[in-house]
Amino acid sequence: MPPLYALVDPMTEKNRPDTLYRAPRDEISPFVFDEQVADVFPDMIQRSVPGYHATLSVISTVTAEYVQPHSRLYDLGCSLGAATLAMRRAVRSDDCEIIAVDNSAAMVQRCRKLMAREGGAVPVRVLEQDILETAIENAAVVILNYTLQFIPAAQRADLLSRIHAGLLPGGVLMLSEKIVLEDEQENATMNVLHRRFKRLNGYDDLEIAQKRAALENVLVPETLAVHRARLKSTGFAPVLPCLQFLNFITLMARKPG
Ligand code: GEK
Repeated sequence: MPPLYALVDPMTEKNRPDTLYRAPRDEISPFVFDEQVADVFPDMIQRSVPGYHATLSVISTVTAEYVQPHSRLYDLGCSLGAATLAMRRAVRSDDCEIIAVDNSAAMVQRCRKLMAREGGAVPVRVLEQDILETAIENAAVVILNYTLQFIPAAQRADLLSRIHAGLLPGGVLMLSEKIVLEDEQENATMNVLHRRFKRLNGYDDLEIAQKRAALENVLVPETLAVHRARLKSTGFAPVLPCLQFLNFITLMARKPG
């Protein structure tokens, strides 16, 4: 299978290496998805998120199985649109529409360019919008690929309820997240392994530490038990684990049909 998309910045057609946190900083400000991040995003996400490519592959698989005629598919927090492309590859009918949403102008600009470059039979609308404001209707598949973790914790249940309400019977939510483990020692072990993963991918200790500080209180992970309980109390059943690589998981949550 060819790669889902050329992992280059669609504005420059270059795969710019992520060196954003390499130089020592006096002060670390909270992480934002600005131009600088969007510029290096393909490199950053692959080198930081264990199993990132596998999530795209499982998104294609689940989409191919659960897409419904005349339905919509949503990619919430789409960044450059990798999951959108993963879905578009899997949809065979041309009466579906994909809605890709991100509130970062830099991401949306690049995503639109990438969609135009890749082409495809299924129409894609890319919206610059807060996903908390997105109307979800007639949905067969909804993707939250590492996005819920950036939503304030108090608003997560409400977002999941709106997704559930907007899904067709038998529709699915694919949720990928970094998780925290309940046991402190086990969690520490996972963090050691995640740091090792990043070191093997060329990040040094300083850039790992500076990025971690920037993400503090911005990316707020929860336990797998919290995710499962919330999805179940929202009405999803079954909630099935599709992937885990270290402390990064993908769940498929189905709306009973
Ligand atoms: C991928 N899914 O490549 N509304 C809209 N977008 C948001 C919001 C919000 N409230 N909060 C954050 N984002 C992608 C990867 S990255 C994950 C997703 C990461 C957006 C934010 O602008 C960014 O583009 C994305 O969510 C998170 O499959 O970088 O770890």
